[in-house]
Amino acid sequence: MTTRYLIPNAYMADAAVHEFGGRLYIYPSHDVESGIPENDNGDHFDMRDYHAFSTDDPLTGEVIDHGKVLDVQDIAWAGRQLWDCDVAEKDGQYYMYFPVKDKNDVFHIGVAIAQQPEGPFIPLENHIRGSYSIDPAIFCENKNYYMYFGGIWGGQLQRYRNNKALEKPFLPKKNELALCPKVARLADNMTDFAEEPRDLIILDKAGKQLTAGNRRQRFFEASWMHKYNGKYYFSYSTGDTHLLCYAIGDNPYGPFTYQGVILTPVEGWTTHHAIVKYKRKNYLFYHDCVPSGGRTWLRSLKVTELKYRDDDSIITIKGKK
Ligand code: FUB
Repeated sequence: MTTRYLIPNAYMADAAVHEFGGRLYIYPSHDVESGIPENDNGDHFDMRDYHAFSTDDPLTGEVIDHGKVLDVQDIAWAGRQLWDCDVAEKDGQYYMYFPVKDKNDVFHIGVAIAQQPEGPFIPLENHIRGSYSIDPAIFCENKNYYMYFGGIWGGQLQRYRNNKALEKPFLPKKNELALCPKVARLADNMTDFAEEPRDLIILDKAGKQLTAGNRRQRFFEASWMHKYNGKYYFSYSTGDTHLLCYAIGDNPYGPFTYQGVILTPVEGWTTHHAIVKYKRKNYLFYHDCVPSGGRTWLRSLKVTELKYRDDDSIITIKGKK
């Protein structure tokens, strides 16, 4: 199957991809050589800006770099680490949702607005009220916009319970329920939550909620939502077991039932993706660290075709040759 490195001359990761006006727009994290030693907190991912890219054929077409669309220095409330973002369109305006640590080193999710998909995106003065953790992904249906988010370890999800900050972070033990990703509908203004974020429940095939010890299936980070044949596919990374998996539900809030692996481990610690249908084909955008010689903080964006079986299950893709 054809696989392509989309942006061979720069380190880009965590693709968010959408079709706007007939073109595919790609909004990745922009990896840099930070010089910060690798640790479980992800301090080595010290990204400072985003670029936007577009193409009319992800496997063979020209990929245009529209240049820098947002810089951490222009975000009034930001401290460091611009991680995985996403972009949504509403009424001709484009809203970028980005996680960045504030000046106290706490992740929140901010919004920046543009008049066209290629930016530039102008950040709002403050982050979304009540937002926390990382990896926002937006799914739109019937004019409702849902944000999926969260990430454990360096993504700080374990610092919250019922949307309130805990005094001490809490990572469940092996036999306790795994931490859940979050979902919240956005308000009409696109810059607030319309509701308190809810837990997105993932069940195993026996109908039991996943436990923290089930490290090959439980959620870690990198939420994405897409629809196929009327079903809702929530996909995510299992982090320290390095798998991209998916779970299926019958509405945007779930519950979702775990189905299987989309992508086996790639070269590099993180795995992260976007799934998009474009011109009648389905694509998986992801990243690996082959071009940087395995330096896990310098990732390169890839794309390949994603295929389904007749029963709507996803055919697993190999992350390494
Ligand atoms: O790029 C920084 C972080 O690494 C992302 O937010 C995670 O999903 C992982 O890919």
